[in-house]
Amino acid sequence: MGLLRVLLGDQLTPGVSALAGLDPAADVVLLAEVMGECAYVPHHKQKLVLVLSAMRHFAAALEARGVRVDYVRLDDPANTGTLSGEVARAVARHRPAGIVATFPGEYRVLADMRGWEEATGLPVDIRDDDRFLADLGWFQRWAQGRKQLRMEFFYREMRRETGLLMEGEAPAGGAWNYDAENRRRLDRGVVPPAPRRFAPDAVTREVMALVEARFPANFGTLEEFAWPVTAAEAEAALADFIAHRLPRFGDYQDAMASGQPVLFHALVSTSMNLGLLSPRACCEAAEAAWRAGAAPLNAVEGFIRQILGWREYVRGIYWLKMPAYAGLNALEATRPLPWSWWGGETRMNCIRQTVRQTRDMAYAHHIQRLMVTGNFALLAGLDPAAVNEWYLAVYADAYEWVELPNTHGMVLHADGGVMASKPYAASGAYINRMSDYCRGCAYDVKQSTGPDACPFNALYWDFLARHAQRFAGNNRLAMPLQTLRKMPAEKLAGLRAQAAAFLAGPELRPDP
Ligand code: FAD
Ligand code: DLZ
Ligand code: SF4
Repeated sequence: MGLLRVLLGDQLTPGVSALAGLDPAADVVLLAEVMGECAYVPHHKQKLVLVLSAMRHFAAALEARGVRVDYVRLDDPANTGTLSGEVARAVARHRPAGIVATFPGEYRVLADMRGWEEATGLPVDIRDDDRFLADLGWFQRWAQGRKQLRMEFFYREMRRETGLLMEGEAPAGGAWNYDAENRRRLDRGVVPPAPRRFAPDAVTREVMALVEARFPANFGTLEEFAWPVTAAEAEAALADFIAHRLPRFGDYQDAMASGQPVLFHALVSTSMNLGLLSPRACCEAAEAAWRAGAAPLNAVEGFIRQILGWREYVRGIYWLKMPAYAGLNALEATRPLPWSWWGGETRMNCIRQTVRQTRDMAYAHHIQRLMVTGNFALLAGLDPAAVNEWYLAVYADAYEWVELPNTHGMVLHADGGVMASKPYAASGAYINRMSDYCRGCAYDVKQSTGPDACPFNALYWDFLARHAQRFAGNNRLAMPLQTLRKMPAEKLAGLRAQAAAFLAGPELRPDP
């Protein structure tokens, strides 16, 4: 009797801890497509295709290596619909001596896993997920006793720990952070190179048909599906980024442009989060490009900071603060999600562009997520639970360990400042500075009141006024709060009336 090795849909890594010490003669690897995971949020169709196709490809690759794989398909008539149900069925089929799994990416799934021992009567070994660069125990020790957790300090520790972009004890180039050099608007005449696309093969096409048949009403289209679904494709996507987009990743990291959904971004989060690509390999490839003189330091440091810093940091925060974290609502926001976020009509060009590309690609880059939809959700006081569900559903790279701290913490400030020392609130001027969206908008970014005024402007002041007391001691908001205090009462009243009318108007309607 061997062991049952359970792999989840985002654990598609040959070296994942659940497979360590695998005995091919005795052990069985279980991968199960289940309705529970396909429907706990209404996933974008591309996300469903990506995960299920990657699972099928990974299972085939394991089998080709001589591993015994028990693969349960979604349309198997006996499928119980839950991971726990499929583990129980697999135990009945294979009668293993024990179960081995890797720590999952969501608290919800961990709670299920912790029930497997009692449900099956077998020992369950839940092993650390060592595909990350920071061990969770290490993060907890780092966080202990600190009054404030800040990514920048964590990131420096991680640079030292890993030796990435270090010259002895010093950061390469003499500075830890080149953020100030990462804020250019897309310059006229700069045409971002088209990223490499991965045409759906027969396996992916079969999953596409399944998803269209079983999830016809889910958000999103499949026509433009081009995600890597195997490790080989993911490596090719990384190589394409390093060769063609990394050199200008730093300059245009915060830029947004109509008809340019990717710009110089890497498109590697889906692959890393599934386990097809290792975060260390991504960082090392970028560092090698810098050492070879093929990419400047502001680009390479910026890219490595996102992975070694932000990606690891948000995971640490998630496991440090869950399960209470998801229930926090520090700003007492309650408004339902507008229908425009599901593709409904809106006059706001920035929202329309971001939602449209989200529908077509299940992708928006960081600044679109943070400063367009995110900023809008913050200023309009959208309900954090609804906003979290949306981000978790519509992006192909979304799993709660990474989605929740970004949305709940960084965007909505619902955690009261655990993730970020100030809310990223901004008026239309920010979007105008960083994009060309305002030029094609029915609203006028220069106006704050009146029928054509950019909604972000009045919402921004209304947000500050609503929360002025809460943020009174926050140094990072001192300037705008002082402007607010000095604002003539009549002007503020006009802005607040404009915001109230907008929030009660058609742009905020929650259904078609
Ligand atoms: P690039 O811009 O090229 O960056 C390279 C890599 O850095 C990414 O692939 C990603 O792994 C990492 N990274 C960058 N920023 C972050 C960040 N803030 N947190 C964690 N990793 C980061 N990322 C997800 O992977 N899944 C999510 O569900 C997710 N939800 C988000 C929700 C909101 C509201 C916001 C503001 C950000 C979210 N992010 C999420 C972070 C970021 O937007 C995406 O990782 C990035 O857009 C993925 O595209 P890329 O691979 O082209 O990234
Ligand atoms: C996202 C996802 C989907 C859509 N489907 C499955 C599935 O059918 N089987 C599975 O094992 N995993 C799936 N996943 C990934 C899980 O939701 C993911 O492992 C957890 O959210 C933990 O990160
Ligand atoms: Fe967005 Fe306002 Fe600019 Fe329109 S004017 S694109 S609503 S920021």
